[in-house]
Amino acid sequence: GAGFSPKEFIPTKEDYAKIYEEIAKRLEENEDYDDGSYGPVLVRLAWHASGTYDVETKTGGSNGATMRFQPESDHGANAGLKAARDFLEPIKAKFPWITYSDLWTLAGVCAFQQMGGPVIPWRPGRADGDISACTPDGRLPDASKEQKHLRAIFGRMGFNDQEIVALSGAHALGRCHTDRSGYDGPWTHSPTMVTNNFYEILLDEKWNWKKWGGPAQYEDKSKSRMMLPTDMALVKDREFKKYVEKYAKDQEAWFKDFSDVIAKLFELGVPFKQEEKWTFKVVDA
Ligand code: DDH
Repeated sequence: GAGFSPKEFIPTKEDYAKIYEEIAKRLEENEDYDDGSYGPVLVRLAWHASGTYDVETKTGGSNGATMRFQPESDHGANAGLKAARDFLEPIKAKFPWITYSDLWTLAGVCAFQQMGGPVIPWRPGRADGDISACTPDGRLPDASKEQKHLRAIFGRMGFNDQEIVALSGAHALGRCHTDRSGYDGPWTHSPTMVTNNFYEILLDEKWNWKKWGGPAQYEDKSKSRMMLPTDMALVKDREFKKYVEKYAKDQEAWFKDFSDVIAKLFELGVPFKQEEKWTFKVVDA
């Protein structure tokens, strides 16, 4: 009769904490992937889901998780991210009430924290969209370009110079794969640990063009680390370089700024009902 409806399940912070813990556990159980962790590719999934945002049209962003669909899953920039989406399927199956949009960003937060990064505030509220909300190709950065392109792409999301440099330090993590982006190699010698080493080596190492048949990229003297043209733009540009110097000297300053800017990235365009942001505890190995 009137006023009678089945009770809706309203998840609490504790319910989301259980998902965080489950992702952390799954990360530990799958240390045979790549350099020893799915962490970097999970961070990249959350970033590419969010980085399609356009402030003017208010389209794109993490709300919607439209990378589940073609054509967005087939955009060149998203090559290889199926590994991250598939990694999260058993979690989605176990907790079907969480949206993909919330799950992907929460997984980015979890992966980053579990790899030694700063705590990142997060809140739920994203709804999954349908195929019609897929964003056009070309919204994510093109690694072959330089500072003008970086300011255009990240400006479209609403980020300034300092925020661009702070976000770019995520390249302390992970690597390039020839069968995904065409580029090759890791940026740092500790690709599964969050450190400010990306900024340190960008300034301190000598970077030369790699001589090979692949896309133009830089390598260090030992040929064990790489930089993309867009990474190198951060020290070629005087305004960007100020912040590279700051973060190279002061890991804590970068941790603080990164936490702020990645939280902002993951929330672009999301119509939250909940004001409060939550933080989740790192799960010890
Ligand atoms: Fe990135 N990134 N990224 N990136 N990124 C790649 C890998 C990873 C660019 C290009 C590439 C950010 C910014 C930029 C991560 C996080 C973030 C690869 C290699 C390319 C190419 C992909 C592959 O072959 O598998 C460019 C260009 C930019 C830019 O112009 C600024 C940002 C802002 C983030 C972030 O997380 C905030 C991570 C993590 C990886 C490693 C993935 C992996 O599988 O390992």
